[in-house]
Amino acid sequence: MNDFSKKLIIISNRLPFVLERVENQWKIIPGSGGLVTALAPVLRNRGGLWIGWPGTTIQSDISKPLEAISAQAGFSMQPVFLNDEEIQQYYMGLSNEVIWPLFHDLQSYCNFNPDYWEMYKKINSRFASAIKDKSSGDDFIWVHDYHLMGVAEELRRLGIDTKIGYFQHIPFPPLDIFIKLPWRAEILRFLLQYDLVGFQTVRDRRNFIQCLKAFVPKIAVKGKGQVLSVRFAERNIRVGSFPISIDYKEFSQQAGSKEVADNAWYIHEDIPNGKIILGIDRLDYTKGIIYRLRSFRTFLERHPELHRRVTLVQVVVPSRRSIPMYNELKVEIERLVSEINGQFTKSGWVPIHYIYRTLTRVELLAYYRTAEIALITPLKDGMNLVAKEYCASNIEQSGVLILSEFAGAAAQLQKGAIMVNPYNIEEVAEAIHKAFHMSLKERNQAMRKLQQIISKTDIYWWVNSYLKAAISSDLETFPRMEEYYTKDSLSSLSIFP
Ligand code: GDG
Repeated sequence: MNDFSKKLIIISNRLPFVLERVENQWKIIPGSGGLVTALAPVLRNRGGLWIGWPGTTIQSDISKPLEAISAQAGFSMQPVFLNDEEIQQYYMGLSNEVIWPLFHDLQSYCNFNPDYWEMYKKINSRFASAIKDKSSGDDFIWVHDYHLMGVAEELRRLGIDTKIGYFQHIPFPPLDIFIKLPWRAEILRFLLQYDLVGFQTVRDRRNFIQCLKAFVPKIAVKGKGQVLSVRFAERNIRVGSFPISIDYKEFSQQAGSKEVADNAWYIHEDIPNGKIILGIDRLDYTKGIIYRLRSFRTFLERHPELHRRVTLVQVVVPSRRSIPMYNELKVEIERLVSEINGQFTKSGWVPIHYIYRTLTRVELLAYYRTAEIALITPLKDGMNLVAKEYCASNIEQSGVLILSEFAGAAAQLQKGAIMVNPYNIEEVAEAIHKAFHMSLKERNQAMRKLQQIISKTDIYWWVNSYLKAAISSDLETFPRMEEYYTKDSLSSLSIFP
């Protein structure tokens, strides 16, 4: 018999949507980050609960819009409210001006403001209280990402001794970089209060273990393989690597739909000159957009014979605009795009098509399906789901993936992708040239390999391997509630616009 009393509780900084107050009405904007893409299909229709900030600092009754979103998404949602100052210091500050740059090896971008740290701890306690109120002993509490590293310690203080898992979506830095963090010992102590600490790659896990050995006295690490065991202060903590993924089937099926095919056809009709190279990123300095544009310029300088035969479509999705550095990045991207277009445009051909907005799901899939080359060159990335989504949606199996060595996805996809160092402008320019000239047979072979790897290790594989390591059980422990699983709700389940 199904046990519906057991819940999977996901906790992340944000709920999988943003609420905005427009003319006295709540406007619901679906979330579009990697975490949402990965977790929404897993939680759906299992009686699960997602706890997070609803994206608004207006604190009023939002139960009506929440009910509507929950019914559509197939899981319940519990808001944790934050005011402007809290968002400024905990989210923009400690999370995104300290941990985010430092953990992506960009220490010179950090602002180590002590007020941020105090606010971070305060908000982590608030999340812990919300979890305590909503959970029972049988639930599995699964905390996501660097905004909430301190939640387990607070839960332990509140007397919760059930299993608590943590998964870090961003990289964990090497010791030489982590050591700069003023609150390094506290962060390690926080993470040791979880029962399972998951990272994207073996490299991240190795970095974490190295930091533990350097800062935590009397720590013992045992084991081999995907999950290691750490003994500390009478507790056993498991530490593993779990490369996150996507709902492969859903992407490939939707990419094969008529709506997407029609959209893809229009994209190519509008860009008739040869091959499309695609870049899709949130506005972020870690995604390597500036280096990518410079590489494309070098490619155009070196290969005038390919002018008019390639077009770069660069989509930048607005993100974290209230942090000044992000705004400066946008200005720099736009300056460089217009400089390159100014230099190379010829009648009937503009080398870079620049899009600054969130694409609809259909548009996104149409670009994935139709682009001959995906140029994914982050300077550092936890995983990079765009790389996996591109391959899953490439149903003609003729696309080429150019991928940064520093994306977490590189560990799994290096055999089928053209690998590049994103800082090496000449190497990336030559990779574009190579991708352009690959034969159909070579492209088919490489793409098939990539698709095999991604479909085998899809999002369900990921969640099951995490849950097995955390609670010796899998997603079936939280069975689907078929009564809610109607055809109508299925067709409207997409949480994307
Ligand atoms: C963090 C880590 C890790 C993008 N543009 C549009 C859109 N997207 C969706 C993509 C994809 C997601 O956003 C981006 O995921 P990434 O993995 O590339 O990057 P982050 O947001 O930085 O995610 C990352 C991830 O967490 C998961 O662990 O891989 O390393 O940084 O799913 O499809 N979706 C729509 N329109 C867009 O224009 N609808």
